[in-house]
Amino acid sequence: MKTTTRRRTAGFLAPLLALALALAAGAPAHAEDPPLRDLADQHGLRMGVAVSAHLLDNARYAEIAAEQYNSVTHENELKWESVQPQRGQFNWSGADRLVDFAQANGQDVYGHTLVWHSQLPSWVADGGFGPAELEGVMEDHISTVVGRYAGEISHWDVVNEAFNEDGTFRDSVFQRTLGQDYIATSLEMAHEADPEARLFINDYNVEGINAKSDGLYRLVTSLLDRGVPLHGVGLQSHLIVGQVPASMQANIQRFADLGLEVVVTELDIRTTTPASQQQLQAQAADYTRVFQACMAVDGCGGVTVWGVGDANSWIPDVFPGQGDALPYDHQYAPKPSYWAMHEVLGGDGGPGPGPGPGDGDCAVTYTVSNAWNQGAVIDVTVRNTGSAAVDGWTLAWTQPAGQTITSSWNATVTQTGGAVTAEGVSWNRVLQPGGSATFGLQITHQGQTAGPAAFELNGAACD
Ligand code: 9MR
Repeated sequence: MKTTTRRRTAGFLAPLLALALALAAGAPAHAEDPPLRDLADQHGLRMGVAVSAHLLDNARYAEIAAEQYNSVTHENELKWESVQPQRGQFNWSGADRLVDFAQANGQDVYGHTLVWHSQLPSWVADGGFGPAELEGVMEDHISTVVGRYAGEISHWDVVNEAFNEDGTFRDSVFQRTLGQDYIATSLEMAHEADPEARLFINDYNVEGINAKSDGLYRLVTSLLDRGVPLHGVGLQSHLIVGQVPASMQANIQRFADLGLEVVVTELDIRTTTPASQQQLQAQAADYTRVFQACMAVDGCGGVTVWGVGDANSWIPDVFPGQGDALPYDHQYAPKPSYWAMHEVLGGDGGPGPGPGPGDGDCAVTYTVSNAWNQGAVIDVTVRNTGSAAVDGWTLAWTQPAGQTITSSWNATVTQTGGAVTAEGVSWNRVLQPGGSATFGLQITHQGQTAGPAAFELNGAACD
């Protein structure tokens, strides 16, 4: 076993670092409300978030990660390709950065992941190793990584995504070379490297009772019968709005009944984008369902959400046109799903959305005030034609093909592919009945300056 050491953050420095971070990041987003982590602590629950170490440079991102969550998971920096990209060459920079951040903020670290067919460097996947050499490679990796963070990382997804949808074992270099016993072997290696660490098997589409979770259930039963060191199962929970499995609580219960801890390890609940107000409300109800399923079972250790905000989620890259799956939006403002978690954990559920505008309660003018061969300047006016004030507005539309917004003023504008959102700024965020706000865009185009076909104000269709 290779030993590497880490310089630990001195205990007395941690509160100072946390304070410095909070001061640097500005005032908390909702100082009057207890953050999620305080509410979760009262239940003894993990309230975790997946973090990308390099995004901690964004002060708002770091502020949310530190203030709201009592646990962090590396989104990528602990995976095999990040940690040991070449045989025997270990790279700890990203992984260490997040462990240091967690210690500075009094957070637990959930380790993800050791043995996985994906994000596996080709020197392992295509190394042509025989069984003995592959076991040696695994032993070297697991003992080095787990050993380095012994006492600092409390839980490990030792094996990730070992199953096919029908509950059989997924093909991988590990399965092919060693058979399914690679799973027990990995757990034993991790246990030897850190006997205190809680060791998990993690997978997706195993949230409800189905063929895949049945396969997982059969495996963990046999591992426990054999005395293999296994302490829990991770239900990733990459879900779709409206599709939280009805059997989720029963499924958590059956694993807990084996004496295992169950953790919802990678929660996000995606929808088509941009999400309407109705979809965001339905999503919030789904976040509540997942927490209720966990909180109803004694052995459920808690929930980790898979990312800080919608701007950083993996989903749009893998499922184009879908996303908006996390508790904070593209501008890192808390969404209804944030307040749903807050409420189900015993908080007050926040200010509530209030009655938003209905369809037809808004009118938009889109005027090209100046155009040249490949550019144009546009004035957009959004008018509240309903009878209630709109306190905080987001206008959403699809920019015609070939047009890219290069700058904007008097609104915060975000373009992702064709999807655009414009959010009111401090001085124009309230639209009184009959009132309006005007903001500007500069675009590049390929000869066509025609405007979008339709607009939505806070999810309601405008005239
Ligand atoms: O969120 C991760 C994304 O940044 C990576 O590109 C991707 C590569 O496979 O992995 C994502 O995280 C995955 C996690 O490690 C395992 N379960 C599924 C997650 C989403 O794909």
